[in-house]
Amino acid sequence: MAADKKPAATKAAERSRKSKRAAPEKSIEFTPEQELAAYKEMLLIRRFEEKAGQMYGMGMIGGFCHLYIGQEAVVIGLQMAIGEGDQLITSYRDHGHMLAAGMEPRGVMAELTGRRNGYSRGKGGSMHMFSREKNFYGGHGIVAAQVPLGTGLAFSNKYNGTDRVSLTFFGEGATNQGQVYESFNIASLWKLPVVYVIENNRYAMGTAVTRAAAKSEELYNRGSVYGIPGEQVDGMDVRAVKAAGDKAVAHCRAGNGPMILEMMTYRYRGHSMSDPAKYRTKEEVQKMRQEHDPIEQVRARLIGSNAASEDELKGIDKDIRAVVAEAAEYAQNDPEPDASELWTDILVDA
Ligand SMILES: Cc1ncc(C[n+]2csc(CCOP(=O)(O)OP(=O)(O)O)c2C)c(N)n1
Repeated sequence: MAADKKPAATKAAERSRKSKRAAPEKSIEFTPEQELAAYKEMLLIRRFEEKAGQMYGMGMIGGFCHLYIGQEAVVIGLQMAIGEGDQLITSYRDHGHMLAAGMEPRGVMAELTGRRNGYSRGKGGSMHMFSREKNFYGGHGIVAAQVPLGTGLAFSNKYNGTDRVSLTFFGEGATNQGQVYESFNIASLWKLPVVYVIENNRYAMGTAVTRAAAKSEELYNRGSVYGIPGEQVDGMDVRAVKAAGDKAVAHCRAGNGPMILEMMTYRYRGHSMSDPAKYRTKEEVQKMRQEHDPIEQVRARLIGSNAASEDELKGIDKDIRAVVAEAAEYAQNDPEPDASELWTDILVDA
């Protein structure tokens, strides 16, 4: 058989070889400044989410609330890889993305508690917040709905001739939705600058990925038939995330079209605030926390290399706790929206 007459299956196998698992070696180093920046940003998310969990328990947050604790390295590593004007869009597990995008903790907390100075004027809640100023496009409650929208952001970047990139985040559960593949097709066909970030935290509500997804061990490969390269990344190591992000963003900016990054991560808390957690053992969670925690990894490196002392890190934690406490205080004192706001912000006047 002539070399250019290979069977389709062979060609597909060759294409899929372009996708790969993360290189096992951890050769990506951060400068002490980068380590410290990553530490602070991840800790802000951790402390914010702990506070949100407490406030939910106190009855101050109504509706749904999905915490990001454990997954902090994904959004922070990628935030370190993007530039001014690049866009973020994600699901309902979104508080970390907002803080990473530079949205104010007090505005996010005020929204969680349904107050008038919240990002959606107290009418969107945990799952529906936006900031065009910070290029954060939500906050979406329908599983995978943000994927075509994030693809649309990439289309607008290309159409308007900017070199901006859309980071479109979704869970591993969402990868089984049809609209993801419609998005993959058009993004590849039109070479749209979108990084599809699969946050694989292993469980979609109470269903393990192995029970729900065919070939679940290689979700990074789900775009291969569309010619989209993909990589699997240690999503608990912020350095590996940043390195993969650098590569994917450069790929998009160079006009090569989309790329998929499958971030292997883990959520410590329940799916949402009510979760019987019968689908995994306490030991499994404990092991992840003890051996792979993204913040502890950075902390150990900072201390181990003498880039920071225990006291300095304690000081940072104290400052971050103060920011979060102030945000909670602000939210509690902010009034609820006026009843007359019930019918506003529903339709945009054209
Ligand atoms: C279209 C749709 N189907 C079902 C749901 C209910 N639901 C909410 S979250 C979720 C699990 C999604 O899991 P995954 O995409 O892995 O994201 P994670 O919650 O782990 O971040 C489901 C089924 C929904 N919101 N939208």
